[in-house]
Amino acid sequence: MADEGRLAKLQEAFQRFDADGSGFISREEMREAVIKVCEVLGIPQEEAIAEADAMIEESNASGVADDKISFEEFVKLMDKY
Ligand SMILES: [Ca+2]
Repeated sequence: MADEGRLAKLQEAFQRFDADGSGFISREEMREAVIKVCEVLGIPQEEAIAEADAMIEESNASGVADDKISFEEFVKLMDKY
């Protein structure tokens, strides 16, 4: 279960991913964020895009199928990692 410290960290990460502050992470925002992380790790951009898309598909399947990630869906996703 997520405790308060973990929730605060997830909130911070979520806000960083949500570049336009809309309250949702769009497919484009997720791709850009994952591409940046993968660049640092030396992972090819195609793999980063595939990974970002997989997270969007996962949030579509487990939450609302709106092609974007709410904070609630984000917490659920991160619980798996
Ligand atoms: Ca957004």
